[in-house]
Amino acid sequence: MISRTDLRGALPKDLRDVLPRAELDVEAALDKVRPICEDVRHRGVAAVRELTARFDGVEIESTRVPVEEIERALKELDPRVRAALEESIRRARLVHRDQRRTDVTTQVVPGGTVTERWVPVERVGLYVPGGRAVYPSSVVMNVVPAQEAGVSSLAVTSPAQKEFGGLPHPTILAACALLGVDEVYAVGGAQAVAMFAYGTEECEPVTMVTGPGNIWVAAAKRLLKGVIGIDSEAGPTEIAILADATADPVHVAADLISQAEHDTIAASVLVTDSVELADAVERELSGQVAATKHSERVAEALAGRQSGILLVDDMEAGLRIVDAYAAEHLEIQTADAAALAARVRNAGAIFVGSYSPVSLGDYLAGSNHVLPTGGCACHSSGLSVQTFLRGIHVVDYSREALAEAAAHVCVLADAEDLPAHGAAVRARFDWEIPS
Ligand code: HSO
Ligand code: ZN
Repeated sequence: MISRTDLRGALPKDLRDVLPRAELDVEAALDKVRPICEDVRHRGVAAVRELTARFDGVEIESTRVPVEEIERALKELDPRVRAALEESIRRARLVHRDQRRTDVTTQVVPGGTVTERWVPVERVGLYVPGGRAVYPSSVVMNVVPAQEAGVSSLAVTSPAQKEFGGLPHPTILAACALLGVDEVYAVGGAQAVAMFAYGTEECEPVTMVTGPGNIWVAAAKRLLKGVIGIDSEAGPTEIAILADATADPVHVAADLISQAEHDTIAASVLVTDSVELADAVERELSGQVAATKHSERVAEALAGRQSGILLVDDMEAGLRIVDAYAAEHLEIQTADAAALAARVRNAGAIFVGSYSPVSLGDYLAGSNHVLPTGGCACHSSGLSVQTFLRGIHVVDYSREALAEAAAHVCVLADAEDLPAHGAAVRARFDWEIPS
């Protein structure tokens, strides 16, 4: 079911050639999404309602979810789910609160300072998928960092569901209630991103849209980037496990399956130097896949060309592979896992040792589960407090400090043939500074 690639011996020069990875063609969706966004821009809420009827098969009267419905969803929430979500929120707050930036002032010269001041984005719209993927945990992972960053205005949108009378899924609404979010819209797809970007009669425009979504949502975010800020594009979920002979094949197989459960195009990759472990994991997979609830989906994901077992000579080669792959989630299940983990350069999040499975990070570790996919971990980070902050440089120089810098400014301005730049400084000193 899962493919095996033997990379023992010399590794190829360009490791990307041997890494399993599928392409998600967001570009192709752009043309379909463009007229939808234009429609919402020009006709506002009427367009949003019509598009919801067309794509979600639901007639909604108002796009805004009444606050009583949000409160009701919380009252009707299973108390066990409520307790788990509350603990998830508590831990996420602990971690994200600690990661808030402090303003830094540098005394560059006497009388001359530059301060980096961190200012939250003013208004954020969070997209929460509906349909098969109802993830209240993702509401937590988006809302908590925004709130801890100090974002004062937060709106959530999630597709209208026919079976819930045109409201978003009740667990999503309940999660919003637990987080203190009372501005919620029953809108999904590209039209939701356009609603946030341009605003409608019922929804004030936002400055930034975050949250995962299907290909239409991703395309709309790509299209409207610039009008709004966006987080990184979320592709299908990925787990890579770097494991040696000390790893427990039962754990490894269970973790590979856990992320394959998300999607038939989810990626599960095992990198190991142990043929015995690879064999044992394959045996475990056949047993565990047959027994898991979403067996068919998991089997398809594991058999896909984005998944596989890669055999390497040793952990050094393994490290090179996982660095080149830049997994959304990377587990290290080896002897001395912490030391190996410290050497990893590219990953969305790293899970160290036998007792830090990705599922823990998905719900309760306190870390964020919105992470870069598709190799974007080479250049991007997951969602964090930082996502919702802007660092503004505040420059404050005295007359004396400017005087001291003036000649250099004038020389550089002349060197770039921008003499008016130099003149702006010289004007303050009766044009005394020679150019
Ligand atoms: N593993 C997913 C997040 C998630 N898992 C939500 C369960 N619910 C992407 O990091
Ligand atoms: Zn997950």
